[in-house]
Amino acid sequence: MALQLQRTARLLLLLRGSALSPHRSCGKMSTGARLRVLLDMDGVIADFEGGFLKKYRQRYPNEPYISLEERRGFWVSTQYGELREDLRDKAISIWESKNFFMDLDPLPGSVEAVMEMARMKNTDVFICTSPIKHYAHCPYEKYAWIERHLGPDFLEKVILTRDKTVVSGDILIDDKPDILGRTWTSTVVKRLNGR
Ligand code: DGP
Ligand code: MG
Repeated sequence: MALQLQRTARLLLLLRGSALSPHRSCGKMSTGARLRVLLDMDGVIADFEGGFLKKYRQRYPNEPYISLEERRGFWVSTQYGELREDLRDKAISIWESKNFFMDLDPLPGSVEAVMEMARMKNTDVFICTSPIKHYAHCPYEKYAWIERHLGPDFLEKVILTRDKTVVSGDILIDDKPDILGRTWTSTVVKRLNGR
């Protein structure tokens, strides 16, 4: 995953001036146009899957679990519900708990890749992330995570939305494969061995 994000950062350099549609015009990017990159958080820079599995196994040591290699599909709760119906709610209880989002590790190399993108000429990087609807902890912890791992300046660059299609940008780097009605070029960062 991290390698993928780092490769994506370098690809951005190549994409500049190619077939990307910039957010304020159509067709080829004109010289001097800024590239707006929307960067997902969970599954792209924060290790949601790894953090989930660790805390799930700590809280439910006697319940079956799905290893990272066996994870399929985007929704963790769906696969746990298929394993056994009541495990769906047990899975959800993990990311609804205090400190779940705060304690997520950065995916290896991802922070460096974000910084590399942010340093690119004529490039604006935003963190575009969907909070869960159980809002007691998640939105606060996402901001705190960004401050801790990316620095306070990045707090200016946070977009919290449940619908990324309403955000304008040139490229979205995300691990969710089915964001419909999009206005940007979507680059899906795939999980490697469940990560
Ligand atoms: P994003 O990475 O921005 O697309 O956000 C996805 C959000 O959805 C993130 O907060 C984690 C959460 N999430 C991941 N898996 C599941 C799931 O199976 N069910 C629910 N309700 N939320 C999930
Ligand atoms: Mg994601």
